[in-house]
Amino acid sequence: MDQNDISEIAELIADLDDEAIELVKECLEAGLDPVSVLKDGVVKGLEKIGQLFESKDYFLAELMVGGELAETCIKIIDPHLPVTADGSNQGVVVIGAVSGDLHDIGYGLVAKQLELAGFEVHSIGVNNDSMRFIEKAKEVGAHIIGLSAFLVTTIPNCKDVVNYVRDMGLQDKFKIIMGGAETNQEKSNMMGADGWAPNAMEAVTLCKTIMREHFGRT
Ligand code: B12
Repeated sequence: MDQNDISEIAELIADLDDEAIELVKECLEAGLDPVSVLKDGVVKGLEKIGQLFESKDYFLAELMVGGELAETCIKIIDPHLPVTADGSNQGVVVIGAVSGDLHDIGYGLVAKQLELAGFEVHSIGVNNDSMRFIEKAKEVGAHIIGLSAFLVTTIPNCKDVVNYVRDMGLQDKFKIIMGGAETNQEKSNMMGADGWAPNAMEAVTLCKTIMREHFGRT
């Protein structure tokens, strides 16, 4: 088995074919890199589904089936992902999707990578009121609040959380980061967030930088 089989996973997911699940298992059993199976296989497949949706070849039903298929594959890959932590608690993160947003695969991957890197992560699900992030962050003593937004209509809700945190004078206590398919550094700046990352790996680097620069962690 080789990289071609991983590309085949992406194709099968884009075709909404359950065979993807078996191929994921076979690739992992054959010892292929689980990070590549996830990134170049499953996530690539979801990107293709997004393109087919945009070109109107796929509709909501296909998005839903594709999302479920990807989630099944991710659950199989999860236990194989490498632990990068040294055992010490790297910091506390509250993460979830903003109000109106139901996409949870992307932030789920961020949460998983942060956990593997030694962060204590509290996932609060989808469609969260702005205050929900702050209440949870207070409750668990978070350092970082992670906002996930996948839609042009939900990205502005990130600004709401930033404003609440500022209005409550909590901007030094909680640092806010954001991400999601339709976000970028420029939009993050516009929302007033403290940081943005394009993927789960870089989200880990971002959180470590924040812990070092704002919370004096080495
Ligand atoms: C699967 C999917 C769905 C599934 C979601 C299932 C689930 N459980 O999550 C369902 C069917 C629910 C869905 C619904 C809709 N969707 Co949808 N969906 C997708 C699709 C195909 C994949 C999303 C995904 O999970 N990708 C995989 C992950 C891994 O993506 P990722 O971006 O690489 O994630 C990384 C980064 O974003 C980052 N990240 C993510 N969150 C965070 C948070 C922080 C703090 C940080 C630092 C980083 C970070 O790290 C992640 C991991 O590396 C995308 C297409 C796409 N290109 O993303 C469309 C897409 C996001 N959906 C879209 C749309 C339009 C919709 C609907 C409005 C459709 C409709 N007509 O109803 C609804 C809206 C529902 C709602 N209110 O939220 C559009 C958005 C377009 C836009 N400009 O707003 C997209 C882009 C498709 C398209 N090309 O048109 N969708």
